[in-house]
Amino acid sequence: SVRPEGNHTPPTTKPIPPCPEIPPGLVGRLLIEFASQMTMERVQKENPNVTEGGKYTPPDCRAKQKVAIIIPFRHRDNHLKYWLHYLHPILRRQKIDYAIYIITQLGEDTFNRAKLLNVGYTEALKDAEYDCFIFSDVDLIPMDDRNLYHCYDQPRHFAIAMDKFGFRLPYAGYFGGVSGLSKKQFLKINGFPNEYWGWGGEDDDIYNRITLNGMKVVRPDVRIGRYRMIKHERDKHNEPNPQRFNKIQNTKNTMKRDGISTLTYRVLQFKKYPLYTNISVEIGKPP
Ligand code: UDH
Repeated sequence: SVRPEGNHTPPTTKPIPPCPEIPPGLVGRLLIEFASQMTMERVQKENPNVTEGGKYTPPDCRAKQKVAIIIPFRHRDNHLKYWLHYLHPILRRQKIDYAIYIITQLGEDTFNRAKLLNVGYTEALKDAEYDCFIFSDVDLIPMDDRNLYHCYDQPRHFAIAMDKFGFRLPYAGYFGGVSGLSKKQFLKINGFPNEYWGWGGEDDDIYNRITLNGMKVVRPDVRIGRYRMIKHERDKHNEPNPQRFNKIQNTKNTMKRDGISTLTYRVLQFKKYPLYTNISVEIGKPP
C-alpha cells in the first residue's frame, strides 16, 4: 500500500519520560499543625488536580508504580480533613501515581484495623491494577516530603519517628502507623491477620509475618521519617486487646490459616468523593 508522505498531522502528544528517582520539586522538612480550622471545601479548592475518588497521576512523567493508599477508619472525620489537606500536596510533589481509599467499619462492634486493611487491599485491586499498597492511620502526617510514599524491594516502615514517641522508634520491631508493601510482598505473607479485635498487636503480627517469610523491614533515615500524630482520646470500641501478647507468639502457626486467603466481609457502600474513595464494610465481630 502507498503511505501518504509529508502532509500528515504530526502527533500532538509527546511521549512523557519516566519520573526521576528523586523528584525535583520536594521541599524537605514541613511545618505541620492542627490548630487552624479545616474544611473539606478548602481542601478541595487546594487540590483541583485530584480527580474523582481521590486519584492523581503526575501529568509530566510516568510513575513506575501505581500506589493505593489505604486508611482504616471510623468516626474520625476531623482527622481525615487534615490528612487530605497535608497528604495530597505532598504526594503530588513526590510524583506518585496514587488513589486514596478510606475503609470505614460500619456499626459499633469492636474495631479491627488489620482486617480493614485487608479489605482495602482487596477492594482497591477491584478498582484498578495497583503494584503498591501504603497503609496509613488517619491521624499520622509526615513532617518531611523526602519520605517517599511508594514501595521498595522489602516491606517498608514509614512512621519511624513519631512525636508521641519522642521522634524515635519505640522498639526495634515496631511496624505501626504507616507501612507499605508491594502486591508480591503482601501476598507472600498471606496479607494481614483478621483476628486482632481491638487495639494493639496486629502491627507486631505483621512484622512477624515479614521476618518469618525471609523478608526484612526497611526504613527511611530517622531525620526524614518524622511524623506528627493528631492528638486524640482513646476511641470507643477499640479497647486494648488483652489477647494480643499471646497471639503475637503464634504468628508462625496462625499466618497460614488467617490472612488475605480467608478474608470475608460485606461491602455496603463504594462511593467516590472528590478527594477520596470511601468503602463502608461490615466485617463482623470478635467470636
Ligand atoms: N481508627 C479509627 N476509628 C477508631 C479507631 C481507630 O478510624 O475508632 C483508625 C484510625 O485510622 C487510627 C488507627 O485506626 O489512626 C489506629 O488507631 P488509634 O489511633 O486508636 O491507635 P493509636 O495507637 O492510639 O494511635 C491509641 C489510643 C491512644 C489514647 C491516648 C489518650 N491520651
